[in-house]
Amino acid sequence: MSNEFTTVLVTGGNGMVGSCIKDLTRSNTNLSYRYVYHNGRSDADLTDRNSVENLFQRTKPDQVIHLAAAVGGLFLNQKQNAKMLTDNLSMNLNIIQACHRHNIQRGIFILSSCIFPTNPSKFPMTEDMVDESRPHPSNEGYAYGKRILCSLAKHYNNDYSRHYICLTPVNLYGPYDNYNPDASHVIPGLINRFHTGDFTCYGTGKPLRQFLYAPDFAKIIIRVLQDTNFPHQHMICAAPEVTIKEMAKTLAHVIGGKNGEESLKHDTSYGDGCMKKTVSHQRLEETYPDIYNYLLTHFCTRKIQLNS
Ligand code: GFB
Repeated sequence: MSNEFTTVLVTGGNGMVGSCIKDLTRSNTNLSYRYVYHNGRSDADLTDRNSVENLFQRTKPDQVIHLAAAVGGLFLNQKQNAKMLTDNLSMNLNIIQACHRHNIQRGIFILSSCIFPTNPSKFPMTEDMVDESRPHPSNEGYAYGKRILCSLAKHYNNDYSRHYICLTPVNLYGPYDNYNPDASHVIPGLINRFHTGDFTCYGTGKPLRQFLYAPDFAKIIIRVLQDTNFPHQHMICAAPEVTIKEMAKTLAHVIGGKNGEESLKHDTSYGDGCMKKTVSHQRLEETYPDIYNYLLTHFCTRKIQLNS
């Protein structure tokens, strides 16, 4: 750490959250932080241990925000559980081991609410329930790749007094989202079709989901990174919950007006995936009440903003 600033390596800098962090730190007021970005496989293949070592030697980070992951929506996960498991497992292991090797004391690692149990003992699920029982079979590969990351962070913290913090967002959406229909999540998937006049929502529309705006999540990540009094190893970043049908109706209305909403139909030949994966906002609300109240009050406006 040079005496004037802390160098923060952000992996997955070209992804949705990574791009939001770039926007956020571009007007970076806190000059004691300097952000360097790993922009995808062309920059360094994080599934390869030597490439990760070269990346750390090249960027000489003091702290790390590890965003890079093999991700996708329900239908991609269902087809690629093996790849999701192997890619995420090797990336996460390589990054945590490199952090330790380079004596990185503080880092942020990203999980997802879909890694939590599909039949939990209670809803909403809290941080301690992350590996209470099996995740939903549709994204088991991704889930175990991330659960291992959570466990790695915990044990490096306990064994080596590191401060590797895990943050669990709910379903993310917003600018820089992936609109590829084969890989996308629900919101870009719906927007893509609705703009072509095809107001079809896949599945029954009954599943419940919590949606968090990616720029808001980026703010939480930077806040936690710079908060040296942050007391937790793991915090869920929850947001209000709606049914897929409610989200589809809102988008159909904004894109197609009353006609769009009236033409909305459900194609139940597509699966629903997990019906409910509600996670708790309690720790976020207790730790950062300002952020939680902001998320609450802005939820509705965000939906409209999606299409502006
Ligand atoms: O966003 P999504 O793919 O992720 O699907 P999951 C959410 C729900 O939206 C499912 C329905 O019930 C889908 O049936 N849906 C309706 C659609 N229309 C569409 C569409 O056009 N595209 C998609 N993708 N869904 C993922 C996990 O689960 O959550 C990932 O598989 C990741 O690993 C992500 O964690 C956050 O919420 O079902």
